[in-house]
Amino acid sequence: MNERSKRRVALITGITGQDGAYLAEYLLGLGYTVHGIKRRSSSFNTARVDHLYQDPHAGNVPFLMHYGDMTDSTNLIRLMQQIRPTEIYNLAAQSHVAVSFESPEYTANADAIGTLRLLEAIRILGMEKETRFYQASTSELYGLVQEVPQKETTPFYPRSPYGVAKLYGYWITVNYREAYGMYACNGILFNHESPIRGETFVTRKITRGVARIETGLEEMLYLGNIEAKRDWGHARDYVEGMHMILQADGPDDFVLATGETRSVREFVELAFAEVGRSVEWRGKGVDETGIDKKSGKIVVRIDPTYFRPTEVDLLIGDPSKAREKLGWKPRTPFAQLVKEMMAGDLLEARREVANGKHSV
Ligand code: NDP
Ligand code: GDR
Repeated sequence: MNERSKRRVALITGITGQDGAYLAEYLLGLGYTVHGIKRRSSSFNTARVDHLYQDPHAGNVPFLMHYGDMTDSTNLIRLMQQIRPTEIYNLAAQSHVAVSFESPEYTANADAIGTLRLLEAIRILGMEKETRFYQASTSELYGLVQEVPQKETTPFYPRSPYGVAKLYGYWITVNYREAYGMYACNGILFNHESPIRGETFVTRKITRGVARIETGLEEMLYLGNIEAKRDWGHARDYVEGMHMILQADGPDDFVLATGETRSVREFVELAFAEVGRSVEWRGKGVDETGIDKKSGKIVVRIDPTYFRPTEVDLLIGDPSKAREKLGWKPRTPFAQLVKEMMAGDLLEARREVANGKHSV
């Protein structure tokens, strides 16, 4: 048994995010010791992983969190030296596409140079042969449509500071693999969602908004470009793919996607259908509104502030390579994803009403 197969120690950057939480739970279930890097925040930011926490005073606990930041190489090197992970999952990022137009320099620092900092830490510590590296690459690399469905060989044309920063992350991962023989891989993941998706991404914004309208907490959902089409899967399925990518015989890059695409508009319709309402669309462009047929009230309006300076119109991925070489396939149908997200947000909204936190 070689050194790698004896120790199963994962380091996850971005542990407090959606994917970090699902991946940590999955790896703990496989018997890994999981270390996560969290940022210092003035308020608690670990809600997604609190259920995994065990008091370290008990000794020998399998899940540990450390303070750190992708913009601080000294911290990353020190943590890597202490932990000596056998697998690194680099999930930390300023991950919001629209925000990257507002904070482009920070996005480049955290998402592009942050990736370089981690790869350099591996090299500085001489861990090239002991540590496998997963980079959270994205379908945003494809950007302006060159080919559909998009696959590993499709040319990249990013359309946001986020996409461009992730392009650097993609290529520096490939370069360190080729230059230093590292086991370094890109998972090119298409959108994946869940009940713990960040509240400002469109799917969660919709399910949360519909639940709040249904429970009387709010009256209106404001959205941007509802014509955009995405290939939406479930985060739970995608973190298994991340792990599979690092268990393959050799390092490589893989698309993880469902192979189906739907518009934001369709997502809205399905979310309202979950609470027994149907939406009728009236008007055009920024004047378009969604009317709840049951109450006759306008429940969706278009707000141009949510439009992006450059948009990615259509994403649909071809996951054949991952299916053939890794045996990965997504398990959650789109309708089930929406159902799960709606159930989570309805529960939350009803709790809020019951606790009387808001007047109805
Ligand atoms: P989230 O936005 O939910 O989580 C991002 C994580 O990164 C959070 O833990 C956040 O911390 C952390 N983070 C942000 N900036 C820094 C920093 N400077 N230093 C340390 N940590 C930082 O993203 P997801 O979980 O959805 O995505 C995970 C990764 O996968 C990201 O890199 C994303 O770009 C990429 N990706 C996501 C896809 C998706 O559809 N979800 C698809 C393709 C790629 P905090 O909680 O404190 O904000
Ligand atoms: P995306 O996800 O940009 O694909 O990036 P997001 O959910 O933010 O947008 C998807 C599409 O919906 C349109 N849209 C809106 N988006 C938001 N956030 N809010 C709105 O009100 C709204 N109205 C319409 C957007 O214009 C867009 O076309 C996500 C992130 O997780 C990235 O980190 C990841 O790399 C990619 O998915 C794959």
